[in-house]
Amino acid sequence: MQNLINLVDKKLDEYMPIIYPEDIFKAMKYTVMLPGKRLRPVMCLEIVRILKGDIEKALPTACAIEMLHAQSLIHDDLPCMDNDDFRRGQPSNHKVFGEANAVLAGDALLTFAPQLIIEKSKLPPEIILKLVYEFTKWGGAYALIAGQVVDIESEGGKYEKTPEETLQFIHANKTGALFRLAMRSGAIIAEADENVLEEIDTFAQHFGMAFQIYDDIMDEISSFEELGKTTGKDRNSGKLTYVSLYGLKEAKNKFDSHISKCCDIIEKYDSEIIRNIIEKLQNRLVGV
Ligand code: GRG
Repeated sequence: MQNLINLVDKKLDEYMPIIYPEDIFKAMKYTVMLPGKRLRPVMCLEIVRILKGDIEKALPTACAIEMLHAQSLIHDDLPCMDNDDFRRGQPSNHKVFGEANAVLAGDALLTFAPQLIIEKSKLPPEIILKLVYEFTKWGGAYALIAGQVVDIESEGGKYEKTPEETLQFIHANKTGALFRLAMRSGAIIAEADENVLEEIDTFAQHFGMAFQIYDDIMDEISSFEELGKTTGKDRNSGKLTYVSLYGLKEAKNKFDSHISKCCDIIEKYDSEIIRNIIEKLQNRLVGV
């Protein structure tokens, strides 16, 4: 896993030279280069590897997905959204570069990322077209942004659907969408057949749900030092989460159930990296 992370870090650095006007490139690079877990690019590259694709050709897409993720973090931290002063253990983007540059850095990452896929991927044009389609679909209005909108609305206790349906919608879109993008892109780069793509997509949906439930539980039980961001915020803001809706125990049961569906799928493929990621999450929740 560390090899893949190093590869992604090296490429992210290389793809974003700091040129005139430096402020925007520094702001873009700041959040991207902070030490995130790099789960989405690693998942993308690992799917390419297990499906016998070319990892080198997948690097622009893996990095583009991390840029999209960083954009969502920068904008989510803004005072008009989740208003968080810390991210990845450091002051949030707007705390360092100001709100205008943080908004622009997010915008710039969002548009630079597909440019990168088109410019740098040494892949057939029809594969690049599919990758850019997936990128805009999962990062856009009908997925990631829809999840964020309902998340914000739900903080005011405003739901059009039941709390259970609302929460499912938020998690599937806000968190699940980027894991689906990452893993589907890996399968597309490896030119997997439709059945394999669907199976990987099902894995990604369960993983996304499990990961967001994990994040909800960690907000409740963990510390700033461990997470690198303010904890206990969900409870204090009365946010709709798996923990607030179902309680810790039931949230953990739901996490287990999604993880077990992930394990059923991934055991067919030989991926020590994905097994390790799952085990890390499971081990951290022992005793909950
Ligand atoms: C602003 C369009 C827009 C969307 C924002 C993704 C998102 C929606 C907000 C980010 C905040 C958040 C809690 C998202 C849920 C997904 C999640 C748990 C993100 C954190 O992912 P990690 O733990 O972060 O993989 P690192 O820093 O390790 O990459």
